[in-house]
Amino acid sequence: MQLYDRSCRFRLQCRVIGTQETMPTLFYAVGACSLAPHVALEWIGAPYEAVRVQYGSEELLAVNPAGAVPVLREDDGWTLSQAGAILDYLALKHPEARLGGGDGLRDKAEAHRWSAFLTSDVHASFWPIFMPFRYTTDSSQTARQAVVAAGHKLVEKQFDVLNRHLDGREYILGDRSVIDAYSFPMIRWAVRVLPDGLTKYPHVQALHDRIAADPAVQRVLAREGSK
Ligand SMILES: N[C@@H](CCC(=O)N[C@@H](CS)C(=O)NCC(=O)O)C(=O)O
Repeated sequence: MQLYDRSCRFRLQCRVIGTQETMPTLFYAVGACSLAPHVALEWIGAPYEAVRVQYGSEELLAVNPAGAVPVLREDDGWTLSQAGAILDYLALKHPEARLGGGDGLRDKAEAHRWSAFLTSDVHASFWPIFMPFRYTTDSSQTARQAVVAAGHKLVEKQFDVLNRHLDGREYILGDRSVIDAYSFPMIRWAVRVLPDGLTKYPHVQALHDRIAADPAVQRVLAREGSK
């Protein structure tokens, strides 16, 4: 059984003689938050490999005992998990891509603030919706529906915060950054799971449309087989 596929780009070009350049491998799952570093890697434009894994597969557990995507592995075997850490690492590794959100003390603080917001507040709000069974020991349909409804409220609260912040801004940090890539899978989840989609969040909708229109993002979505 094939558990993953590979879409390697320019593999032979990546080892430039006399440099330390390494080509990372991103382990991703379809529809997951791993879409964020996948988009960031495509924006950066340097060689990388993308490997699709399934939750619970040996391939995934071998690189992350937590069994979660995303995972980034460098050529020397060093692995990094946690979407926020991976995005920060990629922005630092490729300053030429200018995806880090600025060099000033407060620029860095803003990047950390929004990365933490997406990890701890937004991403976490979706779990009761996607995995209600992890949030109640009551296995009845009614109990699980109540958990999902609570998740919707949480997501709406966080999207309200993001929507207000985006008023007057094209991107979360002003200019395009890895933080926008981070928000993208979550915005797509909201479109899918919120009863009214993004209707109440026009600035988030605008950010979504801006990112979705990017040919690099469309390449990634096509590779992942996502609509
Ligand atoms: N805090 C981690 C969360 C990663 C995570 O939970 N990823 C999900 C996909 S979006 C996953 O792999 N879930 C599998 C599971 O929880 O079993 C991060 O930000 O990278």
